[in-house]
Amino acid sequence: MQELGHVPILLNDWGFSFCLCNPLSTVNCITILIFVTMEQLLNQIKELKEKIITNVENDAEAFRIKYLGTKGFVKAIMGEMKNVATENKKEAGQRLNEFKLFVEEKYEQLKLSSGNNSPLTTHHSQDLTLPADDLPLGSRHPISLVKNKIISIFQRLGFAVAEGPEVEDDFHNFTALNLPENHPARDMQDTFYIAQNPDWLLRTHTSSVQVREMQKAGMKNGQGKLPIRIICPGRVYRNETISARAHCFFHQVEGLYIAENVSFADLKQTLYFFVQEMFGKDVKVRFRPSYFPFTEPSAEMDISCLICGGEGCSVCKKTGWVEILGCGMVHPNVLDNCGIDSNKYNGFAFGMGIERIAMLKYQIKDLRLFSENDVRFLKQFTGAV
Ligand code: 2U9
Repeated sequence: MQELGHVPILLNDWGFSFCLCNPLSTVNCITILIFVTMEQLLNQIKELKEKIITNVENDAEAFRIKYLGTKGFVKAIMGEMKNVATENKKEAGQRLNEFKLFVEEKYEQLKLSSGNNSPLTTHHSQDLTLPADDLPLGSRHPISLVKNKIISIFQRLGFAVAEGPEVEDDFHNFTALNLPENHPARDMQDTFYIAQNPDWLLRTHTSSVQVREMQKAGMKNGQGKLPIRIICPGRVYRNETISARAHCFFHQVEGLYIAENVSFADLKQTLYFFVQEMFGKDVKVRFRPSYFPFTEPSAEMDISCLICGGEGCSVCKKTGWVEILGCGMVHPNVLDNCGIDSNKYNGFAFGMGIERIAMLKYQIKDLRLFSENDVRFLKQFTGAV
């Protein structure tokens, strides 16, 4: 048996004065360590290691205090190095260092397995009566943000929201809107047809909702449900090749006002109010004559470019203007097709793509971003209105 050196006090058969009954007990019972022989040192380290390996408790902080704390096993054993004979110091030091590394590694594992990385976090921090941590909240999709904004602006003008089916029949999507079978304008609104019934299709605009609302009003004896003042938000479909500027589905808000003696001036003022609320008081508008089968006269409305303020830039293609919607006075044929007397009533209608408004408002360059669900894109709208 190799002597380790000077033995000041011999307190038990092992030459160690600390209690090893339960090295993982939260009560630290080490007082003084005294090595007698190298063999005793190695045995002691071996026994401690076994206890650590078979440890079933997972309180990382209790383990740290017991083994690595200022009054812990590792410090206590290290402190006894001064009693080790000079010729054994090197080997004893190596063994103790190995033991220390082993204990530190075990502590790291315990921290990870208990999900507790902070030595300051102890049992009492797990107060189940405390309110839960905040969950990260998602944000509204930019299409929803813009749609809600458009709706709230028109609601202030007395428009109600109307919704309808996305799978429509030919009459509500085309024929009622002055687009009979074989009308050339149908080409621009090619869509997806339902194999089950050749009369069914995915709606190409939300105008079919207005048709349904007009039919309801027209059916009511003496057209009692008039006037109609509605906006119709919703998803629409087109058979288009997907690109930065076109998609096979997108979103619209259309509006309809039917009453007696409605004028084009009513239409202009309504839309002027809308763009001022949507884009700011400085925005200018202009109307250009256009053609739609369901309105006569028809127009397209432009606003002054939000980027250059009308000076001319790449967004407005150096014109100073950007198109935002189409509009017009409802064609008398459409009123008649829906059971409303076109001699007594008239009205205006308008339609806009929500994606287009969102692209202008938030300077988004590619339509596909709206449907790719990339959180890096969507996160940018946290808190946006
Ligand atoms: C009824 C009568 C008339 C709705 C209108 C437009 C003009 C229009 C386009 C804007 C961009 C469609 O999303 S888009 O491609 N819409 O230019 N829409 S007038 O006219 C109606 C609707 C319903 C009963």
